[in-house]
Amino acid sequence: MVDLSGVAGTAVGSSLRICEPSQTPMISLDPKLPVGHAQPGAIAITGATWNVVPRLANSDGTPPSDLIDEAVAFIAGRGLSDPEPGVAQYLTFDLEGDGIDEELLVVRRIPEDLFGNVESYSLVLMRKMLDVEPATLVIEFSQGAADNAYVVLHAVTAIADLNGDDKMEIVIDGYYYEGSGTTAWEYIDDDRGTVAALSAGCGA
Ligand SMILES: [Ca+2]
Ligand SMILES: [Ca+2]
Repeated sequence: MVDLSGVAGTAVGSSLRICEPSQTPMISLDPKLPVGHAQPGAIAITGATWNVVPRLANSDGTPPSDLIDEAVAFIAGRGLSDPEPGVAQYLTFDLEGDGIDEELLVVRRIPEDLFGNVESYSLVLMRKMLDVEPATLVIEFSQGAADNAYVVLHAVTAIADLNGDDKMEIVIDGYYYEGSGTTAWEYIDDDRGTVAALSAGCGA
């Protein structure tokens, strides 16, 4: 099991079962995997023969104001005003081991009861140095709507090398009132940015 602190222990998997009604095949783990809802959870990796956490992420820092400004500008572009957004997570980590840290920022305004409203949103940004200029990528964004209960809230659960190429993938849990899922985002290159390499979940 891997979480933001690195390798966090081992678990044993059960035989396969089917999650209704989506027919998603699932196993359960013993001990149970902490699921990322309000807090980051953990992921399970099997069969890895390489170091899955070659570089640890740091979650002790304070997000710089210019990165917050970028988040505020992005959500303003979606019709939301939140000049002092709630910071759920700010992480620094060296994605590819070039000695220059990347940054991840999760900001959100969550509704009281997980049912979205027009004021609720969740945003995950990554800032990365490209040559000499930093670039900021929107990795996840969800926004509530007046007549739609769904707003997906996000938590970065692990930053780990899931495929053995020494480049870290970013694992983000998403959850809403009646379901949750996890997506591993892989940074391909400076032209293509991040792609969803693997995604799984269950819900109504
Ligand atoms: Ca780097
Ligand atoms: Ca990798």
